Amino acid sequence: MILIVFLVFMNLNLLAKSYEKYAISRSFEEIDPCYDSITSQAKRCIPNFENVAFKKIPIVSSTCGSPPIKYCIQPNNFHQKSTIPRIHCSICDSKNEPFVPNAFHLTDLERTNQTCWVSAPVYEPYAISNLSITISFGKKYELTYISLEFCTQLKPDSLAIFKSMDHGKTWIPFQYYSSECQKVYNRPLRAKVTQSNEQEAICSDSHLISSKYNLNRIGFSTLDGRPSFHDFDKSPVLHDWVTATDIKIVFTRLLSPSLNKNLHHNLINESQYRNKNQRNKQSRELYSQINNLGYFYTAVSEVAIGGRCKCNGHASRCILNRDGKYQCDCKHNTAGIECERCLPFHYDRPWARGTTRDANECVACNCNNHSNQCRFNKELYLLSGRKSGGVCINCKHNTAGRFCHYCAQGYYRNFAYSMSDNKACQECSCHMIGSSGKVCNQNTGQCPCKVGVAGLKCDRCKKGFLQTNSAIIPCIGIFNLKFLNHLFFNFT
Ligand SMILES: [Ca+2]
Repeated sequence: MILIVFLVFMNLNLLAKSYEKYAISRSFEEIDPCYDSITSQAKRCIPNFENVAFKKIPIVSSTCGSPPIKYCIQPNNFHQKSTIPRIHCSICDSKNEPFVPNAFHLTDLERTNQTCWVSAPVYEPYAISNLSITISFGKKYELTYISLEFCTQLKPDSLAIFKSMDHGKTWIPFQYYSSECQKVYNRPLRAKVTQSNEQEAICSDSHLISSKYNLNRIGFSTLDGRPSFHDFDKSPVLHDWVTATDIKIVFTRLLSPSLNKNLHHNLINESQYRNKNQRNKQSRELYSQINNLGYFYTAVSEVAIGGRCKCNGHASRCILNRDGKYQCDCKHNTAGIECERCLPFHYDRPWARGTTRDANECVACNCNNHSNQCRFNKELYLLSGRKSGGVCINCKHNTAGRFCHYCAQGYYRNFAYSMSDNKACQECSCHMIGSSGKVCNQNTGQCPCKVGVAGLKCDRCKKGFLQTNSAIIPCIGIFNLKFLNHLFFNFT
């Protein structure tokens, strides 16, 4: 009976302890998803998916209002099936500021009404224009999609999306849309992406094909059609491809010279739309109204950019730093704005992006507490079977070696202390006269003694030897002394 009670008590105790461990792990997990809640092992972590453009302040090439112009928009309310979209016309006047359709409307929160940015008028809509929208994120993000919601069904004929990876210093083409890819952008239409050109922008005319769901929308998926997409974790090329600090959308040409054909193309593709005829009529009416004004413009209600703060798998969130700029809240012993390097002294493994297979945590060098500096050596790392490549620098406390794991010349190992102790290595202190050198055996501390000299430090004469006043022969054998005395006796 007593034994049963004891066993039950022990079990409860173990249960309580394991729960306590679980509770501690649990709270840790809640704070930091970069570590496993049970084992506390590092695991890949990524910030939440978000609309990166949301509430960012876009820079636009122009906004209507000076001089005042009339503009008409045709909201896309396909989700209200019974409602036929109506055309709304207004005056854009910069003097009437609260009602100017400015750039803030590109990234605002639309609750009920669509809010639009309307460009300044373009009097030659068939010519190359410089209308553009630029959105800066302030740091690197990994983007999944970019979508544009227009305020009319007349989407620009040709537009280019560029990305920057260096805060706007240089720009790289991300995607082109045009009814005439070759002519406008010197790119083939819908070129196939292969593994050798995964970082190349392609040109598509898909934006001209309307359907029930994209009447007013253009959507670009950054990884769509890229062959390495299914093994994204292992593709540094695609990691680069989706990375951007800024996005610039250039409306290169508002209308195609063969507009009527395209407009027709737009309309016949709406065949599945219930009120096809009415919608066609609306579109014609809008085109007619815009055309009668004598100028064109582009009107966009939303730029949405889906992506994640780029932290290379080593942070679950981005935070404001002391300079008021966003940076990753780096874990796994990593550092940098994007956790793109290892913390100092954590160079035992090369830095690598955290993946679902391996968190690739940076590991501290092992210097036995004798150094806080080390460097990575690739050859040693490969020789170790990719386990350890750290080499300690500036070993202190009289230690030496790759891991500061043995005693420096002139010092020997004192086994009374562990190797990581400050006193692990003691000075040889070889006797100046008795020893033939200053370097002792690193393990035993035995100094190199001259003939007839003994002791760890070579500080006494061996048995059968007597001390002399000579620095060269500090100890002389008694036999030799008798022999010398004999010689001396015979000659004097
Ligand atoms: Ca808006």
